[in-house]
Amino acid sequence: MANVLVLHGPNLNLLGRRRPEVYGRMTLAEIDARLQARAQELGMHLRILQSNHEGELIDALHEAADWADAVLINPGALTHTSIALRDAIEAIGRPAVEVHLSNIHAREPFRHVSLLAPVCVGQIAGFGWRSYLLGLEAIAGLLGAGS
Ligand code: CA2
Repeated sequence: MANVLVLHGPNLNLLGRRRPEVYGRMTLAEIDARLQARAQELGMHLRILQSNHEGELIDALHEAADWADAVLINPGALTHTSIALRDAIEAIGRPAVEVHLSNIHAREPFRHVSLLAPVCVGQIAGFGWRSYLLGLEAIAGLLGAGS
């Protein structure tokens, strides 16, 4: 069975309660439930963590080197600022897929750059909560799960 670490970065715990016009109305718990349901269909095992702390996300990535086959990550605003998160993804040597609810390329210029994208297999942005499911499908394809 494929093991996948799902990471949600800062402020994503606020989903569904603030800025629904940008991020949608679904809560993070609802997104996680959809991910778990799809993972079960694909025969994948997910461990999911949301943190507002960069170091906690980095620790989770380091630990994932011991058990995870791939990483699905929405780094939140750390996308645009965190060389440390980028280095951690690169260091663990596991395929990572970056996802965003909003289309970061159609927003403010400071959101157009992802420091993580160069160390990820690919990026999915702009499909709301479905970006996560598309990201999971991409990982299933990479790992040959569910086929
Ligand atoms: O579109 C995405 O998924 C983002 O990763 C979301 C981040 C943002 O900083 C990135 O540029 C794009 C923000 C996380 C959620 O922040 C909220 C802020 C207010 C209300 C609800 C969520």
